[in-house]
Amino acid sequence: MLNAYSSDNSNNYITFQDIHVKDSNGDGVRYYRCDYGNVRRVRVEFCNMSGIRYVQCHRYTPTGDLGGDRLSIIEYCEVSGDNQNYIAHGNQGFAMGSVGGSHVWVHHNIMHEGYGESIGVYNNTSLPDQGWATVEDNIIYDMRKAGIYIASGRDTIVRRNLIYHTGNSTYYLTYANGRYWGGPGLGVCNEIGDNQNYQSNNVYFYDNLVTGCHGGLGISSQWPAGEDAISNIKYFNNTLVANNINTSIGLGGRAAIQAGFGNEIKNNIFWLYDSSVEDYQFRGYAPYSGITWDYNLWSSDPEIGCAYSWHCERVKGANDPYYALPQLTRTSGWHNVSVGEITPDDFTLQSSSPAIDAGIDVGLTYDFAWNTVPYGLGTDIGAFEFTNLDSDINDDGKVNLEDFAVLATWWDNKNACALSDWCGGADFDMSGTINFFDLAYFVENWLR
Ligand SMILES: [Ca+2]
Ligand SMILES: [Ca+2]
Ligand SMILES: [Ca+2]
Repeated sequence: MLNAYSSDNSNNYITFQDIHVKDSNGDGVRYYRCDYGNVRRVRVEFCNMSGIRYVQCHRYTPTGDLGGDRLSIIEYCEVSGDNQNYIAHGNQGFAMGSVGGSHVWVHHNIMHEGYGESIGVYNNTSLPDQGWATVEDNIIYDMRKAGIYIASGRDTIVRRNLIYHTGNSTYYLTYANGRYWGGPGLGVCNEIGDNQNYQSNNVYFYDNLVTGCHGGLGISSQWPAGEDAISNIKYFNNTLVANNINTSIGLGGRAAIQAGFGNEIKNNIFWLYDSSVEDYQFRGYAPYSGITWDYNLWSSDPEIGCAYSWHCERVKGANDPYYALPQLTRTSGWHNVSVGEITPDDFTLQSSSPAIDAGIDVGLTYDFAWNTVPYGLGTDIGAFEFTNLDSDINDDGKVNLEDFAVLATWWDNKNACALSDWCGGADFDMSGTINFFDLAYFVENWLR
């Protein structure tokens, strides 16, 4: 097997940049046991194995935070393939990712139309000091297997990624409930096999956007029940729309997700978009008692239609808002979209959304759009805080005296704005009253 670009056995500090890789019989770009290997602005397509692959890199990295010693970066790359014999097909075949290594930062890449996982972090826990992968700000569409998949991974952050499927049937994986579906969006697993004896732990998924996938988010384990398997997995503030199964647990069977292991699923939006087909909010296989669910906004009762499952009542939280549509900016047309038609703005909240201020502080300080969290009276559910930062209060395309008149009407009216219309839209910081922040923000945008 030939790799197009390969750095092997301690050839450290090798950067592949501004190249076009096509039709490789092996991987597109491959590092084997190398540190500081960076891939930047590389276009990879139609490769037989993986697009960009790190194998056992940073194996002996000292304990430290991401951004510390021996970091490798994949950034501003595009990876794709259009034939099942090509990209990312088969075990450990993925668009980009790491196997048996650590300290990899994957950000601002586009991956599409491939047959494996789009981004995979595998088995980065095989030595005591390994871990530390960050996967952020990537766009992924039409991957036949998972969007982002963490298998036996540790100390990994997955945030602000957009993952979706178009209506391109070439990349469908499954036929279920009267429709064809692509692979799941976000997943974490302990696979038995090459990775056995390693546990997935400390994996954080937050502020991700997932639509049109077979599964939205999932936790699964192939370990026998009773084993210490998966711990400290956090799914926080993700927005999931129109997936066949919005959330699933233990699809690998034999799930060993035990009590007291710190797995949490909070502040997520689960919207079952299409009532004409049998989609599921949740599917699970016992036991999964080690997961805490709360403060999630379900568009419908997750117990309803909970076929082939047990304990569906467990996914309800004591503090969930009442079942309701999330009232996102995009209200229709989530299926069979064109490439580029789905954007992060589609997932933002309308001013009347029940997700506003209905979440819980889970330690996040910024949302998908880098707005401060919490904004207004509390943390919102989903990947975006509602901010109300629009100086054109009356929506006539100008910021002028007419808008100021609305603001002046409500000036210093104590707590009068604790309404969904925020004093006619003039309470920009959603503090409940018109105050100097609102005036300053308005003046800043005056006559723009
Ligand atoms: Ca808020
Ligand atoms: Ca105006
Ligand atoms: Ca205010």
